[in-house]
Amino acid sequence: MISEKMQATLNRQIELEGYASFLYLAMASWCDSEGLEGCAKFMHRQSAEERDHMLRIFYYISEVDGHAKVPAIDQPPLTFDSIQSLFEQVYAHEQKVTASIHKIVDLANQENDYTTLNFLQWYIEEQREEEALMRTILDRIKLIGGGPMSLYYIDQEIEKINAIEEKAAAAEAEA
Ligand code: OFO
Repeated sequence: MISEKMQATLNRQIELEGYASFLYLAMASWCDSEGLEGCAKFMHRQSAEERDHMLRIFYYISEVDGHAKVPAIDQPPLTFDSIQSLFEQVYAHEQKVTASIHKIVDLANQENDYTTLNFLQWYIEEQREEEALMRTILDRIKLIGGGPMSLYYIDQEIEKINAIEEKAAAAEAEA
């Protein structure tokens, strides 16, 4: 059993992960409309992952005899100034999620809630990976620069990342 405060905090995290899922879905749609197929595929996968992050907390709350709440999700932006600005927003959102996870870790420590502490380890690792990935993407976008073919090259770079991620997911499914 978790405390009322922990339950409310985890329910807020459900909302944050749910918003990330919708934000990334909106980004996938914008990328599609701009002809950036690799970026669209990447954002669709990120959106599905965020839904999984949301559900993991949802099931955890139920497992520890709490009440998981389905959140209202704010309308995400539907258009973006550029692909660089889009990925900057993804990175900023991931940093926000990381800070929020760390706050829940603080609360779990204060409450000696070892079960939730253990549950949160997966999220700490996931956030480290996500932030590193977004920094890599932003670095590549900056390296490519703003030449006439830049959007094409950026989309190709994201396709390479898609191929790596798909291969890793297939290997994990086989294991
Ligand atoms: Fe679940 O916030 Fe990103 O990874």
